[in-house]
Amino acid sequence: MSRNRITDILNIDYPILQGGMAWVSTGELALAVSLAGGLGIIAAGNAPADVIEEEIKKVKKETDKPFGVNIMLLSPHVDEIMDLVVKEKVPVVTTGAGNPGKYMEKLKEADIKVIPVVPSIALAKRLEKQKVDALIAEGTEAGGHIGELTTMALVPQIVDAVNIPVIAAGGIADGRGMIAAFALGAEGVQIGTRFVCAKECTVHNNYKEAVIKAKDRDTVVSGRSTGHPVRSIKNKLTGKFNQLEKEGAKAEEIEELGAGKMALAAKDGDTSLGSVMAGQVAAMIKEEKTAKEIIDEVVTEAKELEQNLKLDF
Ligand code: TUI
Repeated sequence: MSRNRITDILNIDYPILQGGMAWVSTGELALAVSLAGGLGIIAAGNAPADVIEEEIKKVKKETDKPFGVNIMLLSPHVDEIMDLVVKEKVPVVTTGAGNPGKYMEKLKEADIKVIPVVPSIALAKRLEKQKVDALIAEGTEAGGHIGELTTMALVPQIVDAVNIPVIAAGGIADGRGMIAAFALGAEGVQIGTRFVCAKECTVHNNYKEAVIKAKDRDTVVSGRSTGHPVRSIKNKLTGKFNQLEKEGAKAEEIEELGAGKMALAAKDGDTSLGSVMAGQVAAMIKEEKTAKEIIDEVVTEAKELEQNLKLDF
């Protein structure tokens, strides 16, 4: 039943991964995406292992379908989360915000598929040597912590640099984005922002509303001077970040302003002083839909486009 390398490796129906978004990608969302034939992903973010264990149980209780856990490598709880995914035999681990190299042996020994996010060719090549199963090439259009290169430039360069399959992320919200990613050589896509507005997503309703209201230029990048730039929807908080950076504030001061702000937006619904991380595609998202409706729509649109693409020049 070979369809492509990503559906084969992950044992899923459609090569669509749901982005692991801290405070947003809970067990409920991951379950809905996996049930719809994609790969649902629980985000560990900065949470301790006992919290993530509960999320894993929510998925396992309802399905035997594959799912993943995204491990944010800057988290103070990385080591315990690594132990947890091994203990729970989580089928897939994606990583973000760093190099997962030192955990590879442990994860592979547990037969876990490992798919790191890479923002550069150098890291892609290094991780291929360390036997990761695939890579996520995430462009700067994405929400949250981002790299410098655009998806359009990054994906084909990584595809050319490695032999393992590449999943494109950043700027993809519909079938057009999926086809564009495949044209660049990707064999899968990761969609984050659009799943914020999935009915099953448990994020605060104000967060969903902020994404739905966002227009083309409403996401901004904060914290470039700290070395950890983050894309989010423009609000009072991003104004404060801007101010601090203009004043030449120290990295610690800027990072301190960010502390707890993801939860403030995602759980408490304070979209003015909280961090409303979202990608540039926020403006393309018009309404809440179920995860299944989102996946079916993306797949149908991509297939129609593929049929109709005729380059008559
Ligand atoms: O990780 C993400 N997105 C995130 S993480 C996050 S939590 C956070 N909050 C504030 C500051 C930092 C993190 C919110 N959104 N996406 C995947 C991603 N990974 N984007 C960029 C990278 C990345 C960056 C550097 C991956 C590897 C890397 O390697 C550097 C090295 O060590 O070679």
